[in-house]
Amino acid sequence: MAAVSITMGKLIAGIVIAILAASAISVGVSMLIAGPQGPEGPEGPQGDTGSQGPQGEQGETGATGPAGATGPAGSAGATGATGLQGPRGYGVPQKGNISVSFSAFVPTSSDISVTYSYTNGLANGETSPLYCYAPLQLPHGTTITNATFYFFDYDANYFEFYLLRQNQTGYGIIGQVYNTPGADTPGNAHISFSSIGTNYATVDNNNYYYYLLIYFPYSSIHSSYYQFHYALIEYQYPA
Ligand SMILES: [Ca+2]
Repeated sequence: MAAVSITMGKLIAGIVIAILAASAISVGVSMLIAGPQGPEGPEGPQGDTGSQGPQGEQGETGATGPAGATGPAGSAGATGATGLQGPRGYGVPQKGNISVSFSAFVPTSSDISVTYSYTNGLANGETSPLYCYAPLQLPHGTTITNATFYFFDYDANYFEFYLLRQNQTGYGIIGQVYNTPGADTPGNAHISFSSIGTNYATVDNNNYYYYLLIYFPYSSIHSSYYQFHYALIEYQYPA
């Protein structure tokens, strides 16, 4: 038995050795098949980019920003159109007038008689017609535009009224008017120039004096049937 055991021991040992040897052989075989590792190859080309992913969700609204700075002032507007001309001021009158009372009239001669009365004005104190005149002082450069005479006529004859200018060499009639000639008896009345002699109407105080002249009729009934009260002279300033 012992021999067998030894033999068995040898056998086992032989198997173990055989196994070890086989292992060594397999290792050797495998080493023979793989061989030594070669150098790493070059990197391959990059692959295609993948498709874009879906859009993300919208973010929350941010806080309100600070107010901006005040802008610069705008430029001045264009000049407006010129306005309409205003009315003439009161300091520059366009027209003027002057009234001449009966008491300013005197007869053309000192030996001619006339009467003056607050109620009857100027009356004829003679037994025939006569002339009376009164000075007329108007602004130099103005133009005489009209004259009106206020009187009382209660008999058949009639007044004649004149406005004249005169100097040492002669006179010029600027305007004249008669109350209706004939047997009229108008009572209180007034009449105005129907026209003005434009050649003389512009007042030239440097070379002329101006006056009113009345042909005064006579009434055989009573001197109060013809009365002269006053005259109104109108004139105009140069434009
Ligand atoms: Ca008359």
